[in-house]
Amino acid sequence: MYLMPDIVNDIKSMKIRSSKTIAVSSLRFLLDFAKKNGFGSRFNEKVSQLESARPTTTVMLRNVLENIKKEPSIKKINDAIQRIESMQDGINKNASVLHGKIMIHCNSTELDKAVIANKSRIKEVFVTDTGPRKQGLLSAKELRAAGIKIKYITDSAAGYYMQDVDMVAVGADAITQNGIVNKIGTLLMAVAADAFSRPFYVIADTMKYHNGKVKIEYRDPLEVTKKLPGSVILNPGFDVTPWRYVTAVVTDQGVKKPLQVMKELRNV
Ligand code: RUB
Repeated sequence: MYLMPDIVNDIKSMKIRSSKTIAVSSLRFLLDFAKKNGFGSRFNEKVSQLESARPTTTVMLRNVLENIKKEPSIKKINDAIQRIESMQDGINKNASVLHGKIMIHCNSTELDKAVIANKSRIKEVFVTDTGPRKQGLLSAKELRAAGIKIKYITDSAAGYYMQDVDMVAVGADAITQNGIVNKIGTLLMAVAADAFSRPFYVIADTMKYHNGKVKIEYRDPLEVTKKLPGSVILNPGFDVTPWRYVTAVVTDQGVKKPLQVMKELRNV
């Protein structure tokens, strides 16, 4: 019997995480699955399990699958993987707006790669810890391994250090009419950047456009603390940063101002 790797559980448990990584890993899995089993009802079942594995960070995957689901083929899945992977080159080129001292949040592959590709212009990166799951550590290690000077700070210190940086840059799970959906804490950083007149850049590919509301994922309260049994503990995984705080979105297709993105979203 063909044993499938438990990719759905790996996404749920965040062993596989981040919007682009989930999209690419899921497509690779579906490619392998379809080669072995074809495109019958079991394929459709896997697709819907993957789509619903996490509500917020699977927007990109759902966008890609929308087209594949209409008439699934090996070629379509292969093309989608290639298209996603090739978008990073455009993002890196357009990310030449990044320079000096930057503050980042969470662990976004598109953002980290863009920072590394532009490291000659970047003096230092302030990396937030990103509680409660500390995804910031992953970015800190990756940037440090690429020879970039980093300063690691708690999320609550972002406002305190805002005057020490030239700009803030974050990734995104979805780009919507209401603003940028990204890891919880992004909104507070954007507000702090605005308060100190620092540019706030979002580094994300155009496959993350979503014309509609995105459901915000609530995670296990025990990730926050185990020491308040019986109390209400809220643990949203993401927040929405309104466009008024966003300087521009650095995409594979150019550096886009909020009004331009909002216009493009109407045609998605
Ligand atoms: C990850 C997160 C990332 C985006 C973008 O959240 O918010 O900033 O997914 O990442 P989680 P990428 O850790 O909860 O999955 O650029 O890799 O698509």
